[in-house]
Amino acid sequence: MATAKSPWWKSAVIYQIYPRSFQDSNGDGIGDLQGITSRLDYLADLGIDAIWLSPVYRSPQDDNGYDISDYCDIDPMFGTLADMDTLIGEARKRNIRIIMDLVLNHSSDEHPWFLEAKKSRDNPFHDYYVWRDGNEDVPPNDMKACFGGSAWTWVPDVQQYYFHQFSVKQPDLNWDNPKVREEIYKIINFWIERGVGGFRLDVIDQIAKEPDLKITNNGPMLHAYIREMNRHTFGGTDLVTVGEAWGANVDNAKIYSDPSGREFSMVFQFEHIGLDQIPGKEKWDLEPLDWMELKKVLSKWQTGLHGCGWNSLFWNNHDLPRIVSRWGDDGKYRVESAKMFATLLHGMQGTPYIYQGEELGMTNAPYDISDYRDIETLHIYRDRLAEGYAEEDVMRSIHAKGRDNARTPMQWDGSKNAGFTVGEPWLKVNPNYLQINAAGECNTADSVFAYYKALIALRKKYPIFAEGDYQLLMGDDPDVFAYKRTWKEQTLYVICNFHAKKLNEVIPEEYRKGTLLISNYAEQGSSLKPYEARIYLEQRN
Ligand code: TEU
Ligand code: CA
Repeated sequence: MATAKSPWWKSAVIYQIYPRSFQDSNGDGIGDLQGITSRLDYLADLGIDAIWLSPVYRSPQDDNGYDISDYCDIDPMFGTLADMDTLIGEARKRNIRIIMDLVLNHSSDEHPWFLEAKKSRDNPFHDYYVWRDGNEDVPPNDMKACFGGSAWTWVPDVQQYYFHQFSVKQPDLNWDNPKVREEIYKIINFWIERGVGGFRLDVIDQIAKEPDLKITNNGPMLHAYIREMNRHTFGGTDLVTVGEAWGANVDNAKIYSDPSGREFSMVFQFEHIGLDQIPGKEKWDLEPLDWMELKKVLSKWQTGLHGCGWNSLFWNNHDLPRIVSRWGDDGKYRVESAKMFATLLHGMQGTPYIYQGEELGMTNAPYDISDYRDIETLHIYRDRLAEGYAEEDVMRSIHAKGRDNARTPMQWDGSKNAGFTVGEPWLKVNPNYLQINAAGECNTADSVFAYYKALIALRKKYPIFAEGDYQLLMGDDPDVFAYKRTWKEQTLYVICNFHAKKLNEVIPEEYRKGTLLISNYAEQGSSLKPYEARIYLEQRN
């Protein structure tokens, strides 16, 4: 419910589209803007308020568009600026806003700025990037790039290294240069004028890096730069802004998402996402999820930001494996577990994000190494084999965590290539599309899709979902994740069994005396069936 005090995005649900995998319109096997426009009715039916569009700017596609060579144009692979205007306009007709994904920490090495910058040290664009002296054999330090190798790459023409936190084709921009910041503000204002509804800011906590001190995220100038950007661009508008921050904690998230509006609407942080890896190691170093930790971490963020910040709620995005495969059951209890995770998340305070296909209960991809396309996966495969890891261990990690799990084409129907393309898809369609697809789910009352639609409708109907406070219930119970939300004369009880076993313990009657708003089972007993989830609303007086 949008009031002066409560901006629209506090009761909104945001749907993320990974454009190359959503809908192809011209048979080249790659999703595009016209494809997205053709599917807007599906999204309107689901009931979402905004689309976060992963990057569609001009790009050599080294990292699927997270390497931008022109921030103010659309890559021909996705369409044209006119197609973008059409998408924005058609979405607006359905009350859907378009959120652009801004990748401002780095550009492509094929961006004209970098092409100039690497020509000579006195080129006016040289200082747009981060350079250090050294000699060809000895990089300035031992920092590593996210997608393999050193974070420093030597350029003979200038006899210097440039810094890149991601791939060698993603040189870091130098935010300490005021001209760079000015250029960035122009880009943001260009998109604001085109009518977008907001921005997702890629790895925003890494812009103020200090490579000499080996600082990547949370650099000393970070919040000063964000505030300056805010003042010169979206500050004071009703745009939604979400900063991606792997280095966020509750304390700095309060700064990012302070209701005064000096920085962002909310922060997208990953503390819960890291709970199934060996602490201090990489995501590939697998460890079973500790459910008690998950309860603790999610609860800490719920209470930590209540009234003084705002949470993004998500299980999935284009970098993460599918939640049903990851922590649920993508076999026998696929539908039940998909709905349970949805309930757990959509009952919380914050803005829920749905990643394309999540609303269908799409699963991880059963691929061979030759099927993968993601730069990160290809690097880790090569690097770990070189380091002596066993191939089957590396493949186990890739199956569990590889980013292409989330990037397989959207499963629209049971026709060839799941209705995604009439051509050859850029990434193989998951063979389970005959069982899992939108056409099969849209008109089926007990589908995962219908369930997501119902959850979204509940958030619209009852302000308590956006406004209520949070209290963990049954905190010591190893199987049940239950919490209550309180607002005015109402209390919501959200009760979930996150395991495949039927539970014996009785759920206190007090929690289930209200009206049942939603459940993934037709009948409710005094205990919980496998992956059972329920939400009750109690109305006092
Ligand atoms: O992701 C940031 C990021 O740190 C991830 O690459 C993460 O490290 C990885 O997926 C998990 O191991 C953002 C984008 O979401 C991602 O797609 C880009 O590749 C990355 O930035 C660089 O722009
Ligand atoms: Ca296409």
